[in-house]
Amino acid sequence: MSPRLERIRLRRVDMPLVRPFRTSFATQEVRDILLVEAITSDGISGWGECVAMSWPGYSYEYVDGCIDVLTEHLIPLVLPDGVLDPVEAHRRLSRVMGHPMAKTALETAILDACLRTQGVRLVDYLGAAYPGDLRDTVDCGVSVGIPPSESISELLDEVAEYVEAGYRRVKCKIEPGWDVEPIRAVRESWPDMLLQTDANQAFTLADAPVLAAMDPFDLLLVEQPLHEDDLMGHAALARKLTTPVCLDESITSVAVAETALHVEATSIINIKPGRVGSYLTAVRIHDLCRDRGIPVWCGGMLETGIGRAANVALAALPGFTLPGDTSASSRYYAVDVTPPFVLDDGRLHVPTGPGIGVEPIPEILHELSSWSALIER
Ligand code: OSB
Ligand code: MG
Repeated sequence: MSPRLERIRLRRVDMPLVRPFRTSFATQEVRDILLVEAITSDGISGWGECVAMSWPGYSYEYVDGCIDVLTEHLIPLVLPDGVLDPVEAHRRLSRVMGHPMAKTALETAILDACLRTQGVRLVDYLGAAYPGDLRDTVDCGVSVGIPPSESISELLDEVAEYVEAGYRRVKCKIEPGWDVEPIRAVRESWPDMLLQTDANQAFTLADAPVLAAMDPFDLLLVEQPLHEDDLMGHAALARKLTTPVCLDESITSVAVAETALHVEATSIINIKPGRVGSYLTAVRIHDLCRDRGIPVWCGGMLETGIGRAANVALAALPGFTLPGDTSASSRYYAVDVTPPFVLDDGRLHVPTGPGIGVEPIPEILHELSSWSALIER
């Protein structure tokens, strides 16, 4: 008899960041992360990481809400029937509206358990349409927060650390008042480095002159300058800038990606599986963009090694032509829940084991856990 889904364990872990991460919407010092473990009738565990934060500042999802929707609505759609098939799980989870981060965590845990059962790597499953075109290593960038001191010299020190570590691209967070001068200083210090900015929706169209003042810095892109709903505003802004506009928060589905491309609100897309509700949807957005010659890159949400492993597998697909926010474990955490991902010549290796290819270290997982619940069939 083929194995089925038998139990789900939800586990919350408190992960102290190596340095505070300040964006236009929050300063995070500890990452409060929900992990989903899908356990099969053969005793195999699959893992999924929920990228929601404890507070709804990046999107409306937050960890307490994810635990509620998983427990009350999502898990009951798959666990009673023991669904271990990712496509069937995806179809069932789509009966719930929204909640993409909660859905991705559960679906990925089921997918990982299924692939481990079959001995198939996640990268080979996601990249099945591109055999022979999948990378073994992915180019890594790093996302640099606004220094809490708002000191440009502190920013330069942090960037210098990452440049020395070998990162292939640097992204600096910006917001009104932390924009032209810090970015000018970074560009003057590293004239040839791949450099981009991320505003996390903090500007308005009226700020176009400030954003245009960064055009001479030869940036790869500016990420999500305006509100996530404002596709027409991004299209209008894109016409005023030479720097390409890249959407993050706005891109919540294949349909929105198509609309955003059609109205020219974006010319590059940041793909985050948690934001679009599934690794399967992430692949469809990649395929759409590849067909149209639109570059994509893999975003990050300060993941542990669990989420990072899956992101690195996704970023191995051929349309991911720009370095992603897939940094080494040490950029985020002194102690990761898995063996650490280590930068090798500015790249991370795609895991070679079945499924996501990594597992949490039980002692570390227990030490960092703040809460867990086991849900039986
Ligand atoms: O907008 O890309 C973002 C982290 C949390 C929430 C949103 C974002 C980010 C980052 C960090 O920029 C990317 C990373 O994981 O390194
Ligand atoms: Mg972003």
